[in-house]
Amino acid sequence: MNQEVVLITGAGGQLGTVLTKELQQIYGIDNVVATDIRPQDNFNGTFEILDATDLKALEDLVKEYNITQIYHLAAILSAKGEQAPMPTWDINMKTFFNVLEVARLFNVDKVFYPSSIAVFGNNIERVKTPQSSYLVPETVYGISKAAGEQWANYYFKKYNLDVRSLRYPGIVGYQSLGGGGTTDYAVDIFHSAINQETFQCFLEPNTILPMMFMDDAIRATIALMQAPKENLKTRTSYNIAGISFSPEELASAIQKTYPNFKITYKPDFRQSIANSWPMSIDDSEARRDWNWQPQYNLELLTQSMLTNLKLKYS
Ligand code: AKB
Repeated sequence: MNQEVVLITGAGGQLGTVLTKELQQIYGIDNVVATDIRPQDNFNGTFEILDATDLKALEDLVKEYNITQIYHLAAILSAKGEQAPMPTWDINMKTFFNVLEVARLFNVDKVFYPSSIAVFGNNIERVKTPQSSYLVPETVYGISKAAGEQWANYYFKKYNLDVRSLRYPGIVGYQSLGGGGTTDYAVDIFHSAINQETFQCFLEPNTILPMMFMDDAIRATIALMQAPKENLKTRTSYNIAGISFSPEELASAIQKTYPNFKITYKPDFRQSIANSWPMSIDDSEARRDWNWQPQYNLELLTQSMLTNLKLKYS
């Protein structure tokens, strides 16, 4: 087997920060090229500034480092995307087209494309939303992800490009902050709790959304990317589920350790985005095809967040 050399776009983002380290562990620090549009402080490893809308710049890096896998994490998320719909569409689609084309032209073996629960929308089954549900996204981010899934499938069928994808729920981790998503509250709340601040939540107390602890999200990503090609029956994007909870359930879980923790609610435009998303996800196809199984429930997630953030702030 040839040496794998991995390129990551959006390596400075919420998932990218953690996934980069995991990929460095797996493939060796010299075989991971982390890229982002912004410089990264104190980065350990190979880092290149990359605006992934620039086809030539991406192509040059893929040629220079003989890249064999691309993890394309750069994107504008749901809430931020609603502030600027057309630029969001341009950025999310152009960057993915660039990745697909460069991968096709320079024989990259595998591409990872993150999709999202944002591909779902109103008037579908919101509890245990099935893999094959209609995609009727309400945000420009969701529309771009739904379109991207179809392009992933197209490149697989037409060019045999091995594109693999997951529909991530909200990701909750202590290592990094969210960045413009509707599920970001579930990370920010822990920082307030540790710092003994009252948390003002931008969603209503009973808004249940699908979420996942960072470790599970990383494990899912690696398991999908390492699964035998012939096992993968879904070439758009796999549903994956972790835990579903509401802000008030999360606050109660935090109060078991921090009884004085306080939460207030001031819903904003993100409420209607959340209202259009599923409450839980049916991930039976991921379980069947590549043995997906989450490990973190609400209690474990909460304990891990509080313990690790306490260490970080101390
Ligand atoms: C967001 O809230 O936009 C993201 C997502 C669920 O894709 N975290």
